[in-house]
Amino acid sequence: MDYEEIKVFKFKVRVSDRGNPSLSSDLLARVTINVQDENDSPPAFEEKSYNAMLLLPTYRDVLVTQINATDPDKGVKNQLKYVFLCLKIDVAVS
Ligand SMILES: [Ca+2]
Ligand SMILES: [Ca+2]
Repeated sequence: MDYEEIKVFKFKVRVSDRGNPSLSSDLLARVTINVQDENDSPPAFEEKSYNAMLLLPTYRDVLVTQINATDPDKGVKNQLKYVFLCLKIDVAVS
């Protein structure tokens, strides 16, 4: 059972004794289970790679590109932070 697939699980229960003959309750108990979310889903980028063009000189606050990721978990478990791990600069030499 996974929160991303089933958020609420509902079923009915009948109780009966072990007598002979067995007797059962007239009414069914309704049970509702609210599934709690776990941080079991990693975030994923919407694209495999992002390419952008930057004309130089440029100015402060110019939007160069936008990178988006999503996380199917709920609450703080889907709040994302982006970290630059490495920077590769290809310099065109003519
Ligand atoms: Ca997550
Ligand atoms: Ca989850």
